[in-house]
Amino acid sequence: MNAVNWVGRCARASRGLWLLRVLALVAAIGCVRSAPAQVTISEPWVRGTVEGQTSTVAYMKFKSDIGARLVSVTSPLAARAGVHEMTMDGNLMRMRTVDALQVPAGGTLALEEGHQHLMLEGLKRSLRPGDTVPLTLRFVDSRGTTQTVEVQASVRALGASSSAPAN
Ligand SMILES: [Cu+2]
Repeated sequence: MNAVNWVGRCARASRGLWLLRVLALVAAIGCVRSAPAQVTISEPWVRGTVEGQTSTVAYMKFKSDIGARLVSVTSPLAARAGVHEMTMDGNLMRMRTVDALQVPAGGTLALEEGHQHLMLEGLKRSLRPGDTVPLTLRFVDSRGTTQTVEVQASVRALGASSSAPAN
């Protein structure tokens, strides 16, 4: 009787230990998943160019749980890339360089025509619909952690707009 009880207790204890291990594993996976608060990028696209055109614009949407600043953009297809903002100067629409773009915590920032865009200058070749443009974006999040996000932006026709469906 005593021996049976002991075996029973032992089995219960090891079942408890097993459950603890599973819980620890679930917690560890949860930590790994939530620790790097990645900026996510959606709907990246680049406006196509005509022969001889050396610059174009890129649009996309950014999302960050904790907030982040876009500090640099590079592409192997462009000599230079950066953030531009459209401003009105009298009746003239002008472009101005923005040093760092802020993605709000828990919010979405959409680069849209007439507001902000990524400017790609010194293009190494013309871009046609169906091409993809690799872009590397570096962010510094609100904890001071630097993260790099790579996207493949699809090229849309020269006359495409943000509201039109992707081609
Ligand atoms: Cu521009």
